[in-house]
Amino acid sequence: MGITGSGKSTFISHLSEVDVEVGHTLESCTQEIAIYPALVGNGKRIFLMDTPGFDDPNVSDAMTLKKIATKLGETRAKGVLLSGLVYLHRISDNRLSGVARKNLRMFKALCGEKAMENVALATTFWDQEDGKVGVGRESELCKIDTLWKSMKKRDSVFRHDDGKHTARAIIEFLVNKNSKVETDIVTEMRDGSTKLEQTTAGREVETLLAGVMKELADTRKELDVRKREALATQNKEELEEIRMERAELEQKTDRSQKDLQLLQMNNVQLAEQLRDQREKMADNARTIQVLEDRERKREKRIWRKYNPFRTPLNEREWFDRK
Ligand SMILES: Nc1nc2c(ncn2[C@@H]2O[C@H](COP(=O)(O)OP(=O)(O)O)[C@@H](O)[C@H]2O)c(=O)[nH]1
Ligand SMILES: [Mg+2]
Repeated sequence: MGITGSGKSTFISHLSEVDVEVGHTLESCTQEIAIYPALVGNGKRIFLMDTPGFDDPNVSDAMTLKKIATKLGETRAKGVLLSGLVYLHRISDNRLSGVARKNLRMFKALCGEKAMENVALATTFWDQEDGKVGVGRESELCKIDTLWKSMKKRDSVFRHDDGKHTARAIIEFLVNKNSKVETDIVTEMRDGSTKLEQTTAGREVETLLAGVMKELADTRKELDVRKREALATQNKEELEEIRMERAELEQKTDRSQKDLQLLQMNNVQLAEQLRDQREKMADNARTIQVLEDRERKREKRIWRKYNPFRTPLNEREWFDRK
């Protein structure tokens, strides 16, 4: 885990046996969280889960939490426990931004104290920073942030500054613990009736959402006052401006309401929704296939029409032509 652009996908690409999509700005828009197979140590097979950060302008925190909770829940339902969790942070960032703090808070809330035994925190982008400055920043980080501080005490803070080698070392550190963990979000939702909003991570998102809703309500009041004044003075320009701001406000309110609804979901509903999504995707794939076949037949008919002396058309020839 970690903020978008901290190097999560790149980290995985150092170990994965299949291609990983790196640097995709809309990564979190991907419907599902990707899992990549990799080999470590003496041929031990592991699976790496690439999660989105809680900072994508196109995906709400509630949606990101829902995706992570769904995937972790599904994995656990198959009987798979985690060997560990890795949190990445760019050492080149000169301060712990609001977004970085939020991601750290969410990470802590999702994992829970028990899972911390199998957590590794690692800094990336060492090539983008002067070595001394980086070292200073790393020790500062381990002083100002409680999670980094406690992980440092457990010797679980790493520098990911040597591509494949450090990625491997970090993963092997976790795998070699030979213990498995379950995250709090999974434990908390296991009974099937607990809603996302009742989990520690869900409460974090709900608090953020409550802040957004409060701002929206304040803006609504301000707009009402401005509208009364504009109506009194018949200020048409101002009224038009207010109309547009109001439309934007309604959209944001609508999105927040949807986020609140997401937080109402429990494990069973998350799994059902995932199944529905997959069925829909399979349906779409089948429709595309039918349309492609139809288009191919049409092209074939046209080809035959303009090549009347070259029949029968052999399939090989058709494929070569394409
Ligand atoms: N200079 C530098 N670039 C990196 C490093 N790690 C990742 N990148 C680049 O940063 C961008 C975002 O990386 P990505 O792995 O997609 O980040 P994610 O959003 O956390 O998955 C990509 O262009 C990567 O090539 C690093 O350690 N140093
Ligand atoms: Mg990524």
